[in-house]
Amino acid sequence: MDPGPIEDALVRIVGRAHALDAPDHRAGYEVDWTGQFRGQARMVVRPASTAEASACVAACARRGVPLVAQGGNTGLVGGSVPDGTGDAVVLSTRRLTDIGTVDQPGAQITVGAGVTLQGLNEHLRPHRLELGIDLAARGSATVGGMAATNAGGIHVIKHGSMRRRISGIEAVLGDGAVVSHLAGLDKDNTGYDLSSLLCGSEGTLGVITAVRLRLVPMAVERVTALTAWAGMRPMIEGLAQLRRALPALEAAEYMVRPGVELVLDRYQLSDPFPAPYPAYLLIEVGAEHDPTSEFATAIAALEGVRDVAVALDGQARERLWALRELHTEALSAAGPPRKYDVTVPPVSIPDFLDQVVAELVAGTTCHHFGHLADGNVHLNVLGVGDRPDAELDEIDGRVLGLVARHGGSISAEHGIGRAKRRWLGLSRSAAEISAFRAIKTGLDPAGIMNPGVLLPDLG
Ligand code: FAD
Ligand code: 2HG
Ligand code: ZN
Repeated sequence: MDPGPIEDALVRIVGRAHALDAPDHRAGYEVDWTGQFRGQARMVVRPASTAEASACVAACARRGVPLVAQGGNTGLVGGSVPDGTGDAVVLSTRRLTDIGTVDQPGAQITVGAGVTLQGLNEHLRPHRLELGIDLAARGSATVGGMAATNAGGIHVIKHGSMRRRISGIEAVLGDGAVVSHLAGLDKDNTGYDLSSLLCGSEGTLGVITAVRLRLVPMAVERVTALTAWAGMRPMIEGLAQLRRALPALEAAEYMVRPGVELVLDRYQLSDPFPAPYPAYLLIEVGAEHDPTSEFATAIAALEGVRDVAVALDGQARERLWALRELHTEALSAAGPPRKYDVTVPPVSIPDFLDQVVAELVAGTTCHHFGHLADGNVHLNVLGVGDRPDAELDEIDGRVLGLVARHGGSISAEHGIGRAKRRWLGLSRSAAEISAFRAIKTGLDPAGIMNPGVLLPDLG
C-alpha cells in the first residue's frame, strides 16, 4: 500500500510547528559551520522525544527517504548537512534536551542528545562534576553530535575522547527500532557494545537520542601558562618533561607564530610576550586542590623554554585561551581554508610538517596548530579558494598520503564526513571497510541514514 507523502507523515508525527519546509526556515540547517558544505532539505523535523524520532525514521525508511541527523551543526567535515538533491529530511535533535538526575556515587548522568556541552557543564557545576571534554564550539555542539563524531578537544590527554566518557547510548536505528542501553554499568559483558559502535558513526547507523555519560570531578583550581619556544622540536621535548612532572596536565595546545599573528591582527589582541617566538605551547593543569606549587616547580625545571606567561586570574586565562581558540574563526575569515585534522605520532610531527610544506602547490600557505600531546595536528591550507576540484583532490592526496606514510590517521577527532570519505582507505584496510559496510547494512537496511557520509562509494 502506498504510504503517502513523507511530508504529511512527518507533520503528523512532530506537529506543523516542528516540520519546517519553508526555504527561509530550512536555510540554517542546510549549510554547515564552515560555509563550504551546502545542500537542500526536503523538510527539517524537530522531534521532541525518542518515540517521535523513531516514528520519523520509520516513516523515512518505509519510503526510502534519506535522513540526516543534525545536532549543533558545528561539525567540520560536512556530515551534518544534506546533499544538493533536496531528497533528504534533516532530523534536528535540538529539542531532545531532557537532563536526568546526577548519579553521584556512580559519577554518571543521562542526557538528551540535544543538550549542548556548555549546558551540560553548567548543569553539573553545583554537583562539582564535569564531562571531562571541552572544545571551542561548546556553546552549540550537542552531546549527541559529540557522541556521533567521537569528539576530542582540549582535555583528551587527561580524560580521553568522547567514547571513553560514554557508558551507554539510546538510539533509533535505520529501520526505526529503538535500542536503549542506559544503565551505565561499568561491568557489563553481554555481547556487542552498540554504544561504542554508534559512537563515531556520524549519523550513518542511527539517530542517537540520549547518552549516558561518565563524569569527572570538576577541576576547581586551574593554572594556565603560555610557554614560548624556538621551534617545534624543543617544544615537543618540553612536553615530554611536562608530562612526567605534571600527572594532572589537562591541556597541551600548540600554536606557531603565523597563526598567532593572524589571531592577534584580526581580533586586535596584544601579544603576551615582548618578542615574537616561532612556537608556543599553552598548558593547563586542573585539579581539585591548588596545583600552583607543582606547576611552578615543573615550569622552573623546563629546559629550552624561551619565555613563560602565567595567567594569574580568570581574565588573563581567557586571554591566553583566546589566542588558541580563535584560530578556527580567524582562518575561516582568511579562507576558505582546506582543513585536515590528522594524527601523527608526536615525535614525527616536525618531519611531517616539513614534508607537507615541501609538497604544497605554489600559491598556498599552510597554517597548523593543535592538541600536541595527542599528536593531533590541525592543518589549514589557505590560497585554495578558487582552485578546480581536481587540484583540490591532488592537494588532499598529497597531504593525507603523507599522514598515512607516517603511520597516522586521516581523521583525529572531526570524523570523515563528506570531506574525507574518498580517502578512508588510507587509514582503514579493505577488510575493515567491508566490515563497516556489513554493519551499515545490518543496522540501516534501507540505506537511508546519512548517505554520502563516511563510507566511500563502491567501485
Ligand atoms: P553536528 O555538526 O550537528 O553533526 C556532526 C555529525 O554527527 C554529522 O555527521 C551528524 O549527522 C551527526 N550527528 C549529530 N547529532 C547526531 C545524533 N544525535 N545522532 C546521530 N548522528 C548525529 N571537534 C573536536 O573533536 N575537537 C575540537 O576541539 C573541536 N573544536 C571545534 C571548534 C570550533 C570553533 C568548531 C566550529 C568546531 C569544533 N569541533 C571540534 C567540531 C565539532 O564541534 C564537533 O565535531 C562536535 O562533536 C559536533 O557536534 P554537533 O552537535 O555540532 O554535531
Ligand atoms: C580545534 O582544536 C578544532 O580548535 C578546530 O578542532 C580545528 O579549525 C580547525 O582546524
Ligand atoms: Zn581540535
